Amino acid sequence: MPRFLTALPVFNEATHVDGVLDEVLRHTADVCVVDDGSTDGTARILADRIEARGDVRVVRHPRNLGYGAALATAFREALAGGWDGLVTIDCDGQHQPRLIPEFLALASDPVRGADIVSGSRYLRRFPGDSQPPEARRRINATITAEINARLGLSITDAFCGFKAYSRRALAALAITETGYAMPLEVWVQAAAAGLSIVELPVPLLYLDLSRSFGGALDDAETRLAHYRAVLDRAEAAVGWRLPAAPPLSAANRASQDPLAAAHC
Ligand SMILES: Nc1nc2c(ncn2[C@@H]2O[C@H](COP(=O)(O)OP(=O)(O)OP(=O)(O)O)[C@@H](O)[C@H]2O)c(=O)[nH]1
Ligand SMILES: [Mg+2]
Repeated sequence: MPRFLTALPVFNEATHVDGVLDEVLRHTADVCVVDDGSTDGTARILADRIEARGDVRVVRHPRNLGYGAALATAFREALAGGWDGLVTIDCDGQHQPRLIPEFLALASDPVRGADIVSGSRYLRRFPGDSQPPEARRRINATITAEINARLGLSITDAFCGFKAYSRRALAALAITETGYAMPLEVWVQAAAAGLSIVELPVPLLYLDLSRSFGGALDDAETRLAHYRAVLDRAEAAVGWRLPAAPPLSAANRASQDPLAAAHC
C-alpha cells in the first residue's frame, strides 16, 4: 500500500485545530500541520500537543504567507520526506477526516485511481449539506465551467481543498500562487502535464459564514477577475493552449488582475 502523508494548512484555527487533528489521527498516523503564521494561539496549542503527544509534525511559516503558500510547503514536505503521495485537508471543520481512507483507496487504485483525486461538493448531495453562500456557489460554478472549457477537463468543483496527490503529481506541479487561487494554477499545470484527475463526492459544509477571504477578494466581481487573471497567467506560464485557442501573452493579461500587486 503506497505511503501517503496527510497535511493540513492552518491559519488561526485555535478553536478547531486539536479536534480536527484528533479526528484525522483516527484515519491516518502520518500527519503534518503547516502553521501559516497563526497569531491566535494555534502555535501554542500545537507546541503543547507535540510536547504532550508528539503525534503530529508541525512546519511553521514565520508569518502568514497564504493558503497557497501553505499547500506549496506541504508539497515540498511530502516530496522531501519520500512519501508516495499527499492528502490535503482543511482544518476549519469543513472537511471530514472520516473520508481520508476513501481518498487514499482511490488514489492508490491502479485502475480507478488518478494523480489527483479531488473532492467535489457539487457531485452529489449529502444529508446535512449546507446551502452555499450565493456568490461562492456562482463563482465556483462560473470558474469551474471556464476551466473545463479552457483546459478540456470535466470537473465539478474547482476549489475544494480536500485532495490526494500522487508523487508524480507533486513533482509535476510548481505552485507560485500563494493565495486562494492556488487550486486554479494546479488545474492548469495538471492539464499541461497530462496528469489524470478523478473527483470524489464530499459533503458541502459552511460552518461560519462570517469567515471571509479578506481584503479586495471579498468583492465577488474582483474575486472573479482575479481568478481569471490567475488562469491566464498560469496558462501563459506553461504555454498552454487548447488546439483552437490563440497563444496568450502574459504581458497583456496581467494588467487585468485587480490583485496583481497584493499577495492574497
Ligand atoms: N483564511 C486563511 N486560511 C488559511 C491561510 N493559510 C492557511 N489557511 C488554512 O487553509 C484552509 C482553508 O482556508 P479557509 O479560509 O477555510 O478557505 P475556504 O474554505 O475556501 O473558505 P471558507 O468557506 O470561508 O472556510 C484552512 O484550514 C485555513 O486555516 C490564510 O492565509 N488565510
Ligand atoms: Mg474553509
